[in-house]
This record gives sequence, structure tokens and C-alpha cells, in this order.
Amino acid sequence: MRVDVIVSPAFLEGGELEGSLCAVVDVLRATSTITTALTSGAAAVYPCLDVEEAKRGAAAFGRERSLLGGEERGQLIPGFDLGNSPLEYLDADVVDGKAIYFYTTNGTGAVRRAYAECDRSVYIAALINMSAVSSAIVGAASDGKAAGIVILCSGRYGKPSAEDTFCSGLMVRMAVNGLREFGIPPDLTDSAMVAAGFAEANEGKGLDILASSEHGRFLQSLGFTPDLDFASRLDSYNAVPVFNGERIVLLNGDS
Ligand code: 3SL
Repeated sequence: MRVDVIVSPAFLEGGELEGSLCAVVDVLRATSTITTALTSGAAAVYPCLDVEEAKRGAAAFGRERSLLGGEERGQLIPGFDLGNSPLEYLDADVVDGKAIYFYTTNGTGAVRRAYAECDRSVYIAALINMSAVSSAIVGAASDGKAAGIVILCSGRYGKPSAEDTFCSGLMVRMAVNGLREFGIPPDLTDSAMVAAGFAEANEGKGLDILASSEHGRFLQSLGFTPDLDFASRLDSYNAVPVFNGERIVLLNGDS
């Protein structure tokens, strides 16, 4: 089975995701934050394409039952309740039972694009839940019917990012091992091989990768250094968030 990594949505060609199982990665910080919000008890996260869509959605849903979350240029959006630091979503008193209308610069658009291209549920992955998502994808692929497994990195402004490539490489390794256990020979694209090699070469250095990456340096300049430590922790959560075309919810209800 084909295992591919697409390092940015800008590298996505039409039809490439058709029939495949797809996971979207945005370690800094959208998919880390989505995973955290859901494990803290949020009812659902609605990934939006722009600020106005998020505001309209929250208003229609009811502001007492919803939150507006996300960022522009890394910062809280005027009129929004929460920014895009995963640490803001740790407090169950804040997020429990809430529908979160969420807009971020690269991540939410990547999630929507992935669903539009593959026309089936899309997995949401970060370092903090990468083993749970990798196992879920391999489980879904085990009947051999999917065209392949594709990990779509959100990247940064159309370019690859080190932290997403690192996470996708770890997921490739898990997919390879998992597929083999099911007797399905993995067939890696060059991009998947490069990502897996990068992850292997930097084994155990997740925080260094995040801290030295372009986006990590940008976030540190804004004072979000603690987010990097949080987002770099492997498998903090056994959670599998899934986007069904409307909203993101937990597949297994685990935390
Ligand atoms: O681009 C995105 O989707 C965000 O995750 C970027 S930031 O880390 O909030 O700046």
C-alpha cells in the first residue's frame, strides 16, 4: 500500500487523495490545539476557512454554547474568546461541552482541503497524539481497500515546516510497521522516505526541532515558548480526532 507525505497543501495535486486515508498535521499549533481542546471535553471543533465563517458559525450555534478560537499572525483575533495556544484549551472549565469555531492561518484550511480532496473522514494528528492516530489509520487500512495512506502537513505559508515533516516521518514509520503486521507491503513515496529519514535522524530531539524551526522561532518571539514544550511531547494523549466534513470530534472518546 502506498504511504505518502505531502509537505504542504501547496504541493497537493488534484485527485491525489482520492480513495486514500488521510491525516492532517500542524504541530505548531493547530492540530495540537484541536487535540487538546477535545481531550479537555470540548464537544466539537469546527475548522473554518476565515474569521467571518467562524463568527457566523458561532453566532448561529449560540454564543452561550460556543467559543471562538484561533489566531492571525500567531495572536488572538479581536472578538475571539481564545487564541491558538494549546495551553488555553487545557482548562475543562473553559472548554467543556463547547462547540469551538476555530480559524488558523494554515491548519484549518489544510483540514478542509484534505476532506474536500479525499471525500472521507480526515484524521487530525500532532506529536501529542501521533501513535493513536497512526494506529487508527493502519487499522482502517487493514482491509487493504484504501488507495493509500497520505499524511498532509499544513506547513507554513505554502512551504514545508520542519516540525510537521518530523511528525509525519514518525507516523510513516508507524504506518510501515503496522501495515507489515497486517501482511500489507508498504510502498513509500520519496517524500515519505525523506520524512521518515528526517525523523529517524532526529529521534528524541522533538523539542530541538520545534525550537529551531522557523515557526518555532516566530512563536518564541511572541512569548509562546511553553507551547513548544507542550506540543513536542510524544503521545501525551491517546486521542483520535476526526473531521467528518462538518466538525471534528474524537473517534474513540479517549483522553
Ligand atoms: O498556521 C496555523 O494554522 C497556526 O497553527 C499557526 S500559529 O502557531 O498559531 O501561529
